[in-house]
Amino acid sequence: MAGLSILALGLMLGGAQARLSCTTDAFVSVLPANVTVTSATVVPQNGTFELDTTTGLPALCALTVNVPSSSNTSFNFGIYLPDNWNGRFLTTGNGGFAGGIRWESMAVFSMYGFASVSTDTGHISGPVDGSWAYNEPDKMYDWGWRAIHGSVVNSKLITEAYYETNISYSYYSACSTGGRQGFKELQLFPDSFDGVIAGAPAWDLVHLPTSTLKSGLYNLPANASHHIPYPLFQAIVDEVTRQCDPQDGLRDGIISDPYGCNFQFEQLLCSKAKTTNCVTGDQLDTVYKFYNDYVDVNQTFVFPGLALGADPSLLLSSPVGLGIDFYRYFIYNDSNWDYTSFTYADVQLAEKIRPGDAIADDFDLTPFKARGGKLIQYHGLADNLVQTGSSTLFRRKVYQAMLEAGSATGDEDIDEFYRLFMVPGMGHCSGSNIAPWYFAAADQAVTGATHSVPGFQDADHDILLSLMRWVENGTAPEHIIATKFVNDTVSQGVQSQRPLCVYPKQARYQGGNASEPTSWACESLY
Ligand SMILES: *[C@@H]1O[C@H](CO)[C@@H](O)[C@H](O)[C@H]1NC(C)=O
Ligand SMILES: *[C@@H]1O[C@H](CO)[C@@H](O)[C@H](O)[C@H]1NC(C)=O
Ligand SMILES: *[C@@H]1O[C@H](CO)[C@@H](O)[C@H](O)[C@H]1NC(C)=O
Ligand SMILES: *[C@@H]1O[C@H](CO)[C@@H](O)[C@H](O)[C@H]1NC(C)=O
Ligand SMILES: *[C@@H]1O[C@H](CO)[C@@H](O)[C@H](O)[C@H]1NC(C)=O
Ligand SMILES: *[C@@H]1O[C@H](CO)[C@@H](O)[C@H](O)[C@H]1NC(C)=O
Ligand SMILES: *[C@@H]1O[C@H](CO)[C@@H](O)[C@H](O)[C@H]1NC(C)=O
Ligand SMILES: *[C@@H]1O[C@H](CO)[C@@H](O)[C@H](O)[C@H]1NC(C)=O
Ligand SMILES: *[C@@H]1O[C@H](CO)[C@@H](O)[C@H](O)[C@H]1NC(C)=O
Ligand SMILES: *[C@@H]1O[C@H](CO)[C@@H](O)[C@H](O)[C@H]1NC(C)=O
Ligand SMILES: [Ca+2]
Repeated sequence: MAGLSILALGLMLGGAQARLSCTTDAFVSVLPANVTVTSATVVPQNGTFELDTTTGLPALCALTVNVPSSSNTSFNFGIYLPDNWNGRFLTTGNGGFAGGIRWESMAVFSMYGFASVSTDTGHISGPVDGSWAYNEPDKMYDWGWRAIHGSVVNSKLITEAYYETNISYSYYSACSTGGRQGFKELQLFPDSFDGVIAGAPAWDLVHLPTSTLKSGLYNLPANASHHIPYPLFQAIVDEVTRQCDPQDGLRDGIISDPYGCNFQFEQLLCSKAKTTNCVTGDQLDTVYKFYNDYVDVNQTFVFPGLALGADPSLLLSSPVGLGIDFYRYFIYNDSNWDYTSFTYADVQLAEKIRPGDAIADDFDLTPFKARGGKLIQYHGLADNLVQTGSSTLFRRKVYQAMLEAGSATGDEDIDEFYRLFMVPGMGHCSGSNIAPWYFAAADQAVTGATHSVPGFQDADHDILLSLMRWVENGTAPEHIIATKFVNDTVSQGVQSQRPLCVYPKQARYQGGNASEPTSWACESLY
């Protein structure tokens, strides 16, 4: 009776659903004895929370929770429980090797009304710092998958206890390492989520950091004849754009089909007539390697190269920390390991160790499909950090595994639960100077938007609303319309919009105002 009258009161007060108190003691009876709510904070409407830089939070209960994972390790997670709950649960992920709770991302999802969760993955570090993994196998497992899973299980218990009702739907949305974490959770625990959005997934946590390192090594030593100095990178981007831009029907600086571009590398060569902004034959070999599959001893495929159109400045300048730290701290436990000694034998050792079991390579997604799960994956076609080709590689592997498992006989059976969207012109997870790229995915932000796509808060423009419509109403997305705001600032208005198509379809220009989405159509080119 008392419960009912509190509910009635809550409804009268405008749908405030919180019923358990927001205190560290309130959850003791619903959590395992070794799980501790370490802080509980009531945040008022339009308030702030000390661990989050976001201003204007909705009224919510913020908890931090500690979960032991071995005799001497543990991970933490944060959970936002908004008063104005939408009945749903959402977990987000992390980036690079980073540890730390992503409060700002949780804030975005809490504005939709989600009970929102993020874990520190068991350590605190910046995204390109892997030194925490040094001789710490348990921390690697936490980062690999245990922290996400333990956070999901315990935060579901907390959410259902707090609101005294079942969660209606559970979601996941994250990018990069977050994409990998989403894949890993749905592979190991297909019941965790009804719907998953995985952006630019760093799913192959053996060959991706290997190729990150290898890309930088292509351009070393700096005094070699094949070395390309930084000022020439723009000339490469310009020539790729010149050749690969028009295939989508419009010369606008945006490359929609790098894989369909029959790029003539030798157009980059210097000649008597062209002596600047050009490369030598030796340098051309470096360009060629960078944009083609990385193949090592005995013609063994290791990883896809960068897509044509991806700016080489980041990976080709010099070996990036993500690649070096992977071998130093995850593989060799040797902070002095010399990356210039790298050979294929290092790759083979990494394949054997599979640190933290972080690699998401259980490609048979039949269990996730069978329980009604839906997966949306997206990847920028100008991603300069995680090779776009690794997303198509993942999709091909899933296709093959499910064909072999007998749970699919063609692309339609895969499209029924798993759709991939390529984003022309977009870099790693977000951003483009000219192309429409914003669709309210995790880690995407434009000035003046707290969440979703202002002016277009619907399932055609917001990837999360699109996933919800698919999961809850059965309407599969045929396209998602990406938006470019002038100067990435909402108040300056919409510059252009364009549909992102279900892979392998591509948007082709149909005539009319190219900044309008209706001037483009998703077409099958194969
Ligand atoms: C929200 O808080 C800010 C200060 O943090 C204040 O300037 C603003 O007026 C408040 N908005 C509302 C709607 O209360
Ligand atoms: C914490 O408690 C749970 C449930 O009792 C148990 O399964 C788990 O092994 C414990 N974790 C650790 C690290 O001891
Ligand atoms: C935990 O124990 C392992 C093995 O006993 C050890 O290698 C590691 O350094 C310890 N980690 C911490 C954080 O104390
Ligand atoms: C919550 O879910 C459980 C099992 O999943 C079910 O037994 C129970 O009836 C549900 N409760 C409500 C209030 O729907
Ligand atoms: C490049 O530099 C290294 C070490 O500084 C030197 O040993 C080597 O001879 C140089 N190579 C060329 C081609 O100049
Ligand atoms: C490459 O092939 C040769 C000949 O089959 C074999 O002896 C060698 O072990 C292979 N190398 C690697 C790294 O697999
Ligand atoms: C480094 O440590 C990890 C985790 O403890 C272990 O799996 C790996 O074999 C070690 N590497 C080497 C080269 O000994
Ligand atoms: C499902 O469809 C109904 C009826 O059109 C609509 O009101 C609701 O918002 C849809 N739900 C989602 C999650 O899209
Ligand atoms: C965008 O911002 C820059 C300054 O940051 C300004 O120079 C430019 O005029 C702005 N463009 C538009 C279209 O408002
Ligand atoms: C083309 O569409 C854009 C975006 O809607 C709009 O801002 C622009 O004014 C349109 N251009 C013309 C020539 O109508
Ligand atoms: Ca174009």
